[in-house]
Amino acid sequence: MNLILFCLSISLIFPISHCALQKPPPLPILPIPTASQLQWQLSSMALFFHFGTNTFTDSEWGTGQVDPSVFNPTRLNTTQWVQVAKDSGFNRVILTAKHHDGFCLWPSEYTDYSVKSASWRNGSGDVVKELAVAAREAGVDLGLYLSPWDRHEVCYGKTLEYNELYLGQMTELLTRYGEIKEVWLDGAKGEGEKDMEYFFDSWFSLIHQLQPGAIIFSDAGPDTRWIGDEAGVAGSTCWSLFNRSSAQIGGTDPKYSQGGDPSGHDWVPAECDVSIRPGWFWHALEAPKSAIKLLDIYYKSVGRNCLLLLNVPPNSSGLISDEDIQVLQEFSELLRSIFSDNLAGNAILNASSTRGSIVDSRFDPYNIFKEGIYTYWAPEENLSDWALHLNLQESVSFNVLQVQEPIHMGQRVMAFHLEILNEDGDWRRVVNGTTVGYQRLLQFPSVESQYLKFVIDKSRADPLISHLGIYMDQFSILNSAFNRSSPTNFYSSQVLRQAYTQPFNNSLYLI
Ligand code: FUL
Repeated sequence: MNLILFCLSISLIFPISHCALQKPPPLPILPIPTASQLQWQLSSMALFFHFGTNTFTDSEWGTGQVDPSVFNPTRLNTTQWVQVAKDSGFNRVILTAKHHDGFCLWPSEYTDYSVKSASWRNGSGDVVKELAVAAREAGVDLGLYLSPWDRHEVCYGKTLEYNELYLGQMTELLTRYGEIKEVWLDGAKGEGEKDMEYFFDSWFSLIHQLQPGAIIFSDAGPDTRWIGDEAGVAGSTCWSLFNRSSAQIGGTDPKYSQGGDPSGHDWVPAECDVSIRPGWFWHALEAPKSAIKLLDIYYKSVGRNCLLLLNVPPNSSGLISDEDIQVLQEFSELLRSIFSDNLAGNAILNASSTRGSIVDSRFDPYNIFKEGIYTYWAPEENLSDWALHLNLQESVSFNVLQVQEPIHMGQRVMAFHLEILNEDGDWRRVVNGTTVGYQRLLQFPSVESQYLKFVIDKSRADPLISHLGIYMDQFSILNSAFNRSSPTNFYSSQVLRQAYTQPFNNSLYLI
């Protein structure tokens, strides 16, 4: 059939469609992320390395007066740190180049308190350089933490002098070590410490000038914001929208940070920092959290539209400890076994409407099964009923829902729910959610059905969905069953061994 005949026949069937002309994508809804923010968000998880004199003195907030010769990691191996990150699914690492005690892990020209004065390698070592080289070789992104609060420098408190010193150190870090993908500005400061003003606008401008691809973290952005707690937990409603003018570094309302702001004018997604151990620095007597606990944190951070920044502190020999590595391996195995198989992957889909026409597959509902956020289902414009019907082709049990929005088009969904068709032929609501953003994960007691209905109840603009998945997580359920029956804290390895050796029994582990 020639093109004219084809167009004619199609236009008889679908009189409103314009054959040769494609419907363009919908307009993005502002604010939207920058290219660097998008890249940052897509990485989902980063490892944090707290390392310095505190590692050797069993302390968290060093006084800044400790003899720098205590810093002596005799087996330092940053390649091991990076390998541990990569093997456990983390493609980004962030190092405390300077913590509050002021000790610099690189040979700064502006202080006497650095690796230059340490006994380690007779003062000729440079931890930042070693990590930068290891990260580059492994293809892992590097970020650096440069604490504004400095308990060593006597000029701390003298506004001009300290801002100059701080920017001098920042310039060293951002010009000597290749590409830096994130700069972490901690807002902490002890009570009663010297008062001083930080020249944030100059800092932000210089960082972006020296490293245009870097994301700047602080309580108030500009590129990513602190989530407002150190437990790695985001609000169950979590917007990447935010008003930077409503937040203050060192004095932001945690509730505002946890939820973001649906009427915010700035795109400032949140980062959830938490340590695998009770402290941020390594302490001989502390043990890591279990893999199941990390999984719970994952649901509450990555599963709530945030990036998870998990601190795994290198020990005093300069290595990541074996027990931490074991937990990380178990954690990545949990993620792999839960999320590698989308149980809705073979579903027959029907959308309430599709943008453009039936012959235009660019906004087709089946896009929700394609890789990445850039392909998505878009409904017809200006409607208010938005639903995806899924026929799974067989009855399936599941207890996790995953939803993603194409965030390069803005964050839109304000409320959604999932229904299943039960044996009596009635639709039953399984779970309600509010925001989605880059990724939303929702857990609920196991349900079984062949037919699902994903409904968007409220949206800032026509909703767009880039991914929908359902999964069976037998591990979280298993853990809660154990926790109910025994006050003992199971180490994750024990729980995992049980899970691998026992066939899953629905009735036993139902919440
Ligand atoms: C806090 C600091 O005071 C802690 O020592 C740690 O670095 C944590 C990530 O941020 O504000």
